[in-house]
Amino acid sequence: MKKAGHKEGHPVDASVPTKNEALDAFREDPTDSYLTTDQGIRVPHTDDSLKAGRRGPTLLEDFHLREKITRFDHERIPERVVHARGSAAHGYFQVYESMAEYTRAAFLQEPSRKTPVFVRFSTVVGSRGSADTVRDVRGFATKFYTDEGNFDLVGNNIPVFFIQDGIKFPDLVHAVKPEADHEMPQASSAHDTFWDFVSLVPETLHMVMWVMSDRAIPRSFRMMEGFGVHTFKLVNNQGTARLVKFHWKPILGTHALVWDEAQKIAGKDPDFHRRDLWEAIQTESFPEYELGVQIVEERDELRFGFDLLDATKLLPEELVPVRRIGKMTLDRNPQSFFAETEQVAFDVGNVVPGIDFTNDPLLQARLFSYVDTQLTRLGGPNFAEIPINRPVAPVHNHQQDGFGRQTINTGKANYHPNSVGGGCPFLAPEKAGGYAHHGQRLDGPTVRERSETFQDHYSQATLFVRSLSRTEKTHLIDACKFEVGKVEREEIRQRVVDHFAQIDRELAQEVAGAVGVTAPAAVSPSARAADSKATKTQTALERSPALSMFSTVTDTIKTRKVAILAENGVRSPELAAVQKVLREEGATPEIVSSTLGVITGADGRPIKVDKALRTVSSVLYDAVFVPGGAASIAALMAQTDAAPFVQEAFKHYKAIAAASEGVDFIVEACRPVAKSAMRQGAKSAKVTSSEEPLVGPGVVTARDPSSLRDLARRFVTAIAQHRHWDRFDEERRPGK
Ligand code: HDE
Repeated sequence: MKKAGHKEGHPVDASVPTKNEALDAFREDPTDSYLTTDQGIRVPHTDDSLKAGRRGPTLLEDFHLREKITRFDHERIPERVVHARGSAAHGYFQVYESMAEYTRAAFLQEPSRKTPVFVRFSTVVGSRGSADTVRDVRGFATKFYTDEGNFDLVGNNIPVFFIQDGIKFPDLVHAVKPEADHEMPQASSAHDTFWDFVSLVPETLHMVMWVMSDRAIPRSFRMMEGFGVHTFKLVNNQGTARLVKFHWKPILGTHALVWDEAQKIAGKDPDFHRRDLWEAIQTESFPEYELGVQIVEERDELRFGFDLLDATKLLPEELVPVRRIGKMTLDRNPQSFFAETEQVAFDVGNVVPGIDFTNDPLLQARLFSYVDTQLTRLGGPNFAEIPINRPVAPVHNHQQDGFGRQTINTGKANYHPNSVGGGCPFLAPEKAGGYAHHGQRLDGPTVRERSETFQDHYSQATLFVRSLSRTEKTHLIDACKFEVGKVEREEIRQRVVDHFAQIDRELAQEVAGAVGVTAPAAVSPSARAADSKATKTQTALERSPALSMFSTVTDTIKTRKVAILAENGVRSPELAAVQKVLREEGATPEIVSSTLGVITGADGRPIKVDKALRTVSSVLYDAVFVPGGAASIAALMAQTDAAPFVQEAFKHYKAIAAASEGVDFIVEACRPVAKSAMRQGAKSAKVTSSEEPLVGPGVVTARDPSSLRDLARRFVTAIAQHRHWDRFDEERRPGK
C-alpha cells in the first residue's frame, strides 16, 4: 500500500505507520521474543499467581494474572448465525483472457494479474464445534482483494436456494436449526420442524432434492462445485449490462462420500474436511477451481421458461454453457484460525465496478443482512479494518470512531465537501474507477406479492431427479427415507410425500412405503402443467446431464489417501512397487500397522509405519492395498481391526488391491459383505468362493509378483473412478 499524499483532513491509510518510528523498530526487533503483557511489560513467570505466602491468598495487584484471565474470559465471539463451522485458505485468482467485452472489472482483464483471494468453506446448520461430514449445504465464499476494492462471491455448493424471497430466511433457518425447546438435533435437517416448513413451503423442494442428493455429503471441499446462486450483472466500459451466473468447477472433479461413511467419519474424525484442506495445502497439492460464467442478454431474462430472478431455479448448462474464464489456486493455510477464518466478514454487497446486482428478492435481502450481522459478531462498525477484511486498495473516507477503531485520522476535515483539507478525498469519476450502479427504469405499485413467473416449484426438482444416474437416484431416495423417517408427526410425513409425488413417482412411492404413509397417485408433469398457472414456466429440457455427478472427472488420483495394511514379514517389493506408482500419480499412500514405529519386511528391510491401525479407520481413506507375505497376513488375520477395515472399504465401493497372500486375506474379509449384499437382492456381487480369484468392479489382485507394475496401474485406474457403485449391482454401472 502506498503512502497517500496527506493533506490536512485526509484520512491516513491504515497500514501507514503513525507511531514513533524508533519505537516501532524496537517492537519489531526479532531478537525481542520475551513474553509480555498487553502493555508490553516483560513477564518473568507465568505459572504461579502472586500470593501472600506460598499457601496464602492471591493478591489483586497481580496484573499479569488479572490480564491473562480477563483476556481468556472474553476470547469467544458470537458464532455465525448460519455457516458457523468453516475452514479457509488463502490463494490467488487469474483470468485466462480479457473479459473486457463483458465487464470492466479490473481483475478480469489481464491474464498476468494475480488477484489475492481468501476462501472460507462452511456447513450451514451446525454449530462451530459440529462435524464436517453431516448432510448439509456447503458454503463457498471467496473474497477477491482486487486493485479496485474487495469483491465477495458468497456462494454455496448447490446452485439453487430454498426460498425465493429473503423475508422467509429467518423462518427457514429457525425451522432447520435444532428445535427451540430442546436444542436437538445438532447439524441435521432430519427432524420435524424442518420438514414441517418444507411441506408448507413448496418452493423449497428443488433445493431439498439437492440436499438429499450426494451433493450434500462431499468427499472434500476440494471436490465440490461452487455457485453464486443469484443472477448478477456484468457491465462493460460501454455501459452494456448482461446477466451472469457464477460457477466454480473443481479441477479434481465433483465427488461424494457414501452416507454410511459420512456418518462414521463424523465420529472418527469430525474435522475430516478441515484436515483434508489443510493437509492438501501443506503438502503443496494446491486446490484449484475454475471460475465459470453463464452469460445471458438482459432481454432474455424470461426466455428459458423460468425467471432468472428466481433463486430456486438454475440455468441448465445445456441451455447456456458455462464458459471457464479463469482459475483460482489455494496455496496458503491461514496462520491464525481466529484472526482470519473466524473474523473474515463476507458481504454479498461487496462488488467492484463492472459487477452489479439484479432484482432477485433473495439477493436484495442479503444486501442488508451481511453488514448487519457483523456489527454484532465482530463488535461494531470497524470490522473492515481487521487485517483479513482490509482491501488492498487504499481506503480514504470520512468514516470515523466506533468500537475497535484502528485508523488514526489526521486533521479536521472529516466531512465532504471541505476546503480545510484541500477537498480530499476527491470524488472518483467513472473513468477513474468510480463505481456507477447500472441504471434501470423502476416503476410499479408498492406490493407484497410474488411475480407469477416464480410460481412453478416442481419442474426443476423433477428435472434434477430425472437427470441423476440410477445410483444417485437410489441414494437420494434412501436419504429421503432416512430424513423423513425421523419425522415424528405422521401428518408432516404425509404432506412431504404428497409433494414428492409432484416430483417423481418412484420417489413418492418408495418413501411412502418406508415412512408409513400413503403414496398418492403421482401427478405427471404434463398433467401438472395443464392445471398450473405456471404452464409457461415449464423447463423445456427432459434431462440435464451436467446435473449428474457421474459426468465428472475420473482420470486422476491426485491427493487420494490409500491405506497399505502391513505387518512384520510383509513382502517389501510388493509394498514398494505399489507405493511408488501411487506417489508418482500424486496420491498419498500411508502404511497402517498394529503399532507405530518400524516393521521389518520379509527380506529384512525396515519399513516406517505412518499410522497405527487403532487410530485410523477405513472411512478415512479412498482405497486400501494389502501386500502379501505369509507372516504379515497371519498377523493381520490375528487382529480384530484389520478385516473390518477391508470390509468397510468393500462396502463403501472403494478400490481395493491385493498381492500374493494378500489376495486370500481380502477374499476372506469381503465374502461376508458380498453374501449379505446378495441376500439383500444385490444382482452381481462376485466374492462368493475362495477358489475363484477375486473379481468385481474396483477390486484388483495379482497373485504373481511379476505383474506388480500392472497391478499398480490397474489400482490407479480403479481409484480414479472414485467409487465402484456397480460392485453389487450391474444396473449401477456409470452411464446408467
Ligand atoms: Fe447467507 N448469511 N444469507 N446465503 N451466507 C451469512 O453472514 C443471509 C444465502 C452464505 O464463510 C451470514 O457473516 C440471508 C444464499 C455463505 O463467513 C448472514 C439470506 C447463499 C455464508 C447471512 C442468505 C448464502 C453466509 C451469517 C437470504 C448462497 C458464510 C454470518 C436472504 C448464494 C460466509 C455472516 C462465511 C453467511 C444471511 C442466503 C451463502 C446472517 C439473510 C442464497 C457462504 O448475514
